Amino acid sequence: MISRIDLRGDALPEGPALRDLLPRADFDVSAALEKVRPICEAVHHRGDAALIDFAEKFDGVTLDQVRVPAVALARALEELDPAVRAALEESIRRARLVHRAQRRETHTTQVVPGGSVTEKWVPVERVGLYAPGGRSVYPSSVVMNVVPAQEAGVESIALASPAQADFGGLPHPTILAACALLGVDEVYAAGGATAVAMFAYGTESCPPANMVTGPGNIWVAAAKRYFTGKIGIDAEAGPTEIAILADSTADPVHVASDLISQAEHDPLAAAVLVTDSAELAEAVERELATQVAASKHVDDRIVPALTGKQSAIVLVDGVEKGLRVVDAYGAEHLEIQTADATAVAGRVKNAGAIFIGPWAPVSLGDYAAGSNHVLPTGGCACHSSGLSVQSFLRGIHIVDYTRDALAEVAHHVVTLAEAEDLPAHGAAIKARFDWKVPESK
Ligand code: HSO
Ligand code: ZN
Repeated sequence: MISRIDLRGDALPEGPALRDLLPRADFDVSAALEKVRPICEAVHHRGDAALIDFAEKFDGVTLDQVRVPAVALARALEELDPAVRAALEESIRRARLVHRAQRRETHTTQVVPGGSVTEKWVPVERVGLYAPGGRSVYPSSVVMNVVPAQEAGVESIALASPAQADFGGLPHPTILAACALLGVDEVYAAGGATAVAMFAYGTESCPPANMVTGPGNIWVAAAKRYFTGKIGIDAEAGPTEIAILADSTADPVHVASDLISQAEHDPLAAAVLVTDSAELAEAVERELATQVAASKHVDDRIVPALTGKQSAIVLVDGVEKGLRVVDAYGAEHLEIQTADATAVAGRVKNAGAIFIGPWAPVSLGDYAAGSNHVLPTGGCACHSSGLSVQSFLRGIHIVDYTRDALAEVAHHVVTLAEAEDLPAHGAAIKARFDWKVPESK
């Protein structure tokens, strides 16, 4: 069912040429951009009324108000299955441990006597988080977005999730319960691009946010792109991806189950096995057939994901070449299932998150490793990282120089200003020293 790409024998090409040989889903955000534009404009001009119209049109729900009342949040928490509550609490506890350690201290560098630069880390003031509805109701993603924002010290955190016809026009109850557990009390019933537009522009009931984060479908990604430059975004998340670098020591049962675990998300999800063992490849193919037959979500997600052009088993000559392949691919999630997996993992350059050995499957990271599961997709791991406390912080440089410290460097500033034909820059220095450049020491 899953295709094979055989890169054995010949030398591997370099850089982008190698990347071109590897599978990847089409995720054309620019085409979706034109479709979200009128939605965003409508929310801009008509505010809540547009949100209510779109809930009717896209979610089949007639809303009285977009803000979820406090009683609905409290009720969702009361009615939450105790086992789910305990699991979410543990997930939150572990995520807090890891994200708290990401906090950054204000740091002052004494550049010269009397001249210092302080870098002060300031949280974004207000953040809008998006949690999808429909096929992907993921309270775990609420945890993964809210915890880093809270640990960064973001004061105002709002969350939006689509109105659900089955739940009286409220967002899904487990999303509401997760918000209540995390202490997020500002929640809106708004979905997709409309939710992003609500946060970007603000409406009568929702004040505008400085930043929008959270997973979503192509419409959410397109809306994020539409607002790039106006508000901050985390990333234009695409369909989820798992790559596994494995050798003959890997257990095909684990490899197959991990590939299926991410294929379960979406028909466009990618599952890529990179191996130097033809025996493992065959064993994994057999395992996939057996395990897929026993899975849920088979026809709508798992089979299209595994058989799609974005998924493959890639055969290579040795783990060394395998490392080059996974680096060229830059997976959202990368598992290393080889002999000496820790050493191999230490050499990976491009991945959203790396999972070492047989006891750290991606599912662990999705829910309860403590790591974040909002990670760069589509090869963006080559330049970006997953969601973290840092995503919600701004480092502000505070420059503090005395007269003597400025005098000491004044001639260099004036020289560079002249070199750039910006004499007024130099004049701003000279004005402070009776229009003369102080003598260099
Ligand atoms: N694997 C997804 C996150 C997720 N999995 C949510 C389960 N629920 C993207 O990292
Ligand atoms: Zn997952």
